[in-house]
Amino acid sequence: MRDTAVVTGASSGIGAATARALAAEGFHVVLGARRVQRCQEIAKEIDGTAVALDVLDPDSVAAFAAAVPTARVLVNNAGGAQGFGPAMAAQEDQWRWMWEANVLGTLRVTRALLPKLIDSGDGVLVTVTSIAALEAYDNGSGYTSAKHAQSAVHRTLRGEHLGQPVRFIEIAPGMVQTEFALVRFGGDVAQADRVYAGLTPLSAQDVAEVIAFAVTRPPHVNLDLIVVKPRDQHSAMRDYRRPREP
Ligand code: 8X3
Repeated sequence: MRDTAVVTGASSGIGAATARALAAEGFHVVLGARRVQRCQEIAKEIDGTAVALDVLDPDSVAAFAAAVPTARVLVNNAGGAQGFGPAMAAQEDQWRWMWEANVLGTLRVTRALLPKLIDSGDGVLVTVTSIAALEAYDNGSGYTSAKHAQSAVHRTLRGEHLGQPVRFIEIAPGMVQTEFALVRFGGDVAQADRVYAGLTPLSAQDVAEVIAFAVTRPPHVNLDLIVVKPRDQHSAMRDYRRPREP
């Protein structure tokens, strides 16, 4: 029987690519997201299961967890950014969403599923944070503060479960071409495209391959933190962009 891997935010981007990569490693993947129809299409392709999940809603998380009787792997991938601007101009509704989705969302899903990971005898909890969990950058404080908090929760769990059969892996990607920038900029395609202009960003699959590698190490090997960036990205505020061809 295949072990179960649960992926949140699985309808697109890193989540969808991770669902595919873990299925290729032999897992039965449970895909959770609000856009459950997109999850269903991927589930069909990889012989997985799609279940509706809104990490902002405790009842939805409870119903999701009830639909997952056993699990060995959980990839906390749901989250994202809304808005880009100085802290002094912070929009509280955007901050609230980012803290809810990235921090409380991760906490809720983890609380619901971690006992099942431990019961498997070789659980793996992956949290997809960001380089925003490691750096503070201008105009990003709502997101960087939420990602720092999400990372702190993840690392705390690692300590609190020392000695138990569960690994805690944090994946901190830099620039990855997904819907991330489009969501951050409220659907402004031109602004989102500028984020990736002049360099080759990571693809969702690049990150998914790293996640699949980390998950498939032997039980005694815990890759605590993996930072993955495009070659041309030094840090959140420093990168190298090639001029456009004339
Ligand atoms: C996405 C990477 O640099 O936009 O999490 O924060 S960054």
